[in-house]
Amino acid sequence: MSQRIANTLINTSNGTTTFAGKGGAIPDGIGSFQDEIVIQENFHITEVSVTLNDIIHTWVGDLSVRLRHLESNTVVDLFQRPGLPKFSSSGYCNDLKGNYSFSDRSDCNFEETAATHAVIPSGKYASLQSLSAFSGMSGSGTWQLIIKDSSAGDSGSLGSWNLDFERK
Ligand SMILES: [Ca+2]
Repeated sequence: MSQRIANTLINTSNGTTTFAGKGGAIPDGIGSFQDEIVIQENFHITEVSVTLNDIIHTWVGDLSVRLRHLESNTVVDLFQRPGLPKFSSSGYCNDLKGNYSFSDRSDCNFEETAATHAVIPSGKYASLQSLSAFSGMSGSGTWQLIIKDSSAGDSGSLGSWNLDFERK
């Protein structure tokens, strides 16, 4: 597992600090895609959001996506095999193609949207578990994005990802 220091972008217009992570192929039906953003700055998190940029996949029901802060072992599931098990054991077959942000500020249900769109629209969604699990923590440490594809056949890739912190 390689570690690296992330690029830091500071958006001064709204006080959000953005860190960027790398993309790559999502292994199909075995293992998982993982990337890490290592933050050395110490700051108090008030809110976190995660954006998956240019993610493409032909079967959303294969995928579970989570964000983990390694040192505290705090894990939040962004989504988890949409459509499974209530729709079928394969989940929804719809596609991901675009940029998807997950934040507590959105009340758009990802699972419901994944059920009803052949290509799930880019946009802001509520994560399956609340990202407030990270509120009050320090931003420093290793932030891991984990994308697991649990079924072989349909596959995809991630372009890049961002972590946006509201901080004080
Ligand atoms: Ca697959």
